[in-house]
Amino acid sequence: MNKTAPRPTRSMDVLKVDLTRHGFAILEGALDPDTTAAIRERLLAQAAAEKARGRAISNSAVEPDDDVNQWVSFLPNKGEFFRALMNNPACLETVRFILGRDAILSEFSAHITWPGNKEMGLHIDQWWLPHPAMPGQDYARPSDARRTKQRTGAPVPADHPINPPVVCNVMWMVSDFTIENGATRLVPGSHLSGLHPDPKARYDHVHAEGPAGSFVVWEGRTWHAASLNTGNGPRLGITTYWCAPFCRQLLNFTYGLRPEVAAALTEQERALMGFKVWGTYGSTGDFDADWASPGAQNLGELKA
Ligand SMILES: O=C(O)CCC(=O)C(=O)O
Repeated sequence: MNKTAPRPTRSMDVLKVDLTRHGFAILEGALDPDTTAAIRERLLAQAAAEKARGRAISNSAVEPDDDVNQWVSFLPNKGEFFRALMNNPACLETVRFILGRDAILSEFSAHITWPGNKEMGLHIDQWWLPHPAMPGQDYARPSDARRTKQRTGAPVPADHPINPPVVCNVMWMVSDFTIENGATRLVPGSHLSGLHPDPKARYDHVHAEGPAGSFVVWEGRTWHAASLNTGNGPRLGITTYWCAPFCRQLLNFTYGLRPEVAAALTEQERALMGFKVWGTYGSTGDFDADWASPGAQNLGELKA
């Protein structure tokens, strides 16, 4: 047991210190019990319905061979209760502390670890970001990045410049997170190594244990993974995963939102989902416009 590793806190100041020092932190009581219960009920109903229709999905990129765990993806399409999570003030303050004011939502999905699952390997989330290189040194071609074949080593602070975090993950505990049910495991301090974990090695890790209604947040460089569920009930986690506005989002919200959901979004939600132009990026043709506009509203071929 790592005695200095973050414990659940209700203080945003402690949360920020934990994040800076360890690369992750746990905020207790981020959601009130009624909202947590409503989200849990909706999530379990959706998960059961997706299973019943043969539409349950797993994620073989992070959990090869595991067809026990279930991902309920693209949650904004699956119930309005979920949107409370992306608007949560403590979540937004935390995300902006890590990534700055204009961070956007990258993914919004649930990861249900069911009893009898397989172990997810430790990884970092910004695996596609090339390592810094000295002037004149050859550099990794960014679009050739793959999850495997990464530079590995010990989770200790580097003695050379490393990348900053450009993503972070706020995972909501919709059920209690316990060691038995597969609470996320994390390697404290690994965010400062500039390296990836070796899939064949074992590292000292801690489990993000906390009561339902908490969130665990880790930044893009922190080694982490879901764990074995050796209990007899599901662990319900919802990931609101965020990125700098120059990154490609994991979920394509601007294209994939159901029309009735997109029409009901608030201005804040539209901005967080990437409908807002950032330094001309994400524009739909008018470089001075603040917002992207759908195809039907954009200029087409004009006759003279
Ligand atoms: O479900 C978890 O505890 C972790 C999920 C994870 O590692 C990921 O989505 O990258």
